[in-house]
Amino acid sequence: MKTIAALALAAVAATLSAPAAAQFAKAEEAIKYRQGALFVIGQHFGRLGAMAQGKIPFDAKAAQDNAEVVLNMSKLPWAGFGAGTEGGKAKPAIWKEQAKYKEHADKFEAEAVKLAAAAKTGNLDNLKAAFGDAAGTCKACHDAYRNK
Ligand code: ASC
Repeated sequence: MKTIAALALAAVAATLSAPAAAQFAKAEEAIKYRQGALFVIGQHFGRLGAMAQGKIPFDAKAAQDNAEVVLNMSKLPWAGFGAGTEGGKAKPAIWKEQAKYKEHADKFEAEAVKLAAAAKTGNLDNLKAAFGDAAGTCKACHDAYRNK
């Protein structure tokens, strides 16, 4: 009985913590959610960019920490682009070409994995290369789907 209760609790916890299961009462909340998630990603990504571009000194530990945040956050924004949440800066094209949009999101997620791995090496050149690749996926998606 105890085991069943524990399993049931675990199942509920898993459901609640799954990003894809994020529920929004209103479209505005979904928009706020995705903009908030992307803002946090941008802040941490920006710090990596500053290091990659020599604007701030390279700090291997800080780079690793920032890249971990980018990686952990990289899966989150997309749940905020569900059906009926058109608006904000997002172009309607997202909802008209879901497969293409998902490709962009997947590419960024894959680059976030590589970025975190590069940061872990503690080597600035590795970070620069991975940062450039990841930034390319940010830009490609923004060019296609974000209004200026
Ligand atoms: C950032 C940030 C973005 C991307 C993009 C990459 O740091 O906030 O939106 O990089 O500029 O081209």
